[in-house]
Amino acid sequence: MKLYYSETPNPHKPCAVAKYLQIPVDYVRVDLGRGEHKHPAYLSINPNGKTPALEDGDISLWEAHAIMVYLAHKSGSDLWPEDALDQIEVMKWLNWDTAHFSRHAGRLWFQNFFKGVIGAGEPDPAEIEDAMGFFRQFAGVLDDHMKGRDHVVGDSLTIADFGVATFMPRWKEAGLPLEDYPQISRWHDRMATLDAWTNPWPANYATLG
Ligand SMILES: N[C@@H](CCC(=O)N[C@@H](CS)C(=O)NCC(=O)O)C(=O)O
Repeated sequence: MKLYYSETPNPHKPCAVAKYLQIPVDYVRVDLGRGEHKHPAYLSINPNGKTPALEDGDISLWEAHAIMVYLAHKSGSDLWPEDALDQIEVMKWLNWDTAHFSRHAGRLWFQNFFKGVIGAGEPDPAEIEDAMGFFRQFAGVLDDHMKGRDHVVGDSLTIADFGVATFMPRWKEAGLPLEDYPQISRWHDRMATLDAWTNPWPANYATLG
């Protein structure tokens, strides 16, 4: 099984799940800085030209959340719960995350951090103000939900935690006001105790180039 990744937020999720579940994976590093994600060989694996992607025999997958489901399902882990209603709840939070929470956290991370890394100019104050308004709206929803809970869905860790937490390790560089959301902070501190979450990147990998 090959997992194509770059050291960026979306591949963080399946890399952490693969490490957490100790799945024997052949990692392939895609160098975004060198534009390897736009090379024809990689576009034949993920036509979107984005990381992550996964190949397992005849199966070829893209989208970080789908890859997490695949990894957890294939290894029989309850990170992807057995119960259909729990699965629906996991999907609810992962879709919510893509559409709202990590979407606006990611906009802030891009403006406040990543633009500087890739030399894309100064942060745009109007974009930051707009993204911050939405981030606060949806962080409020998550903070309320996490009252009295240790996990996003049910009583144990699921891929919903790995998905919704994507920008939490990056909160300082993204300028996310986590101090205003004590339940999210508590949950994030707990996620940070997982070595697979804090150190998701493989020591051994092949390269595309
Ligand atoms: N919805 C996709 C998003 C993938 C994505 O945006 N990946 C970023 C890295 S975090 C990427 O490859 N960016 C390169 C580009 O867009 O040129 C997923 O969840 O897998």
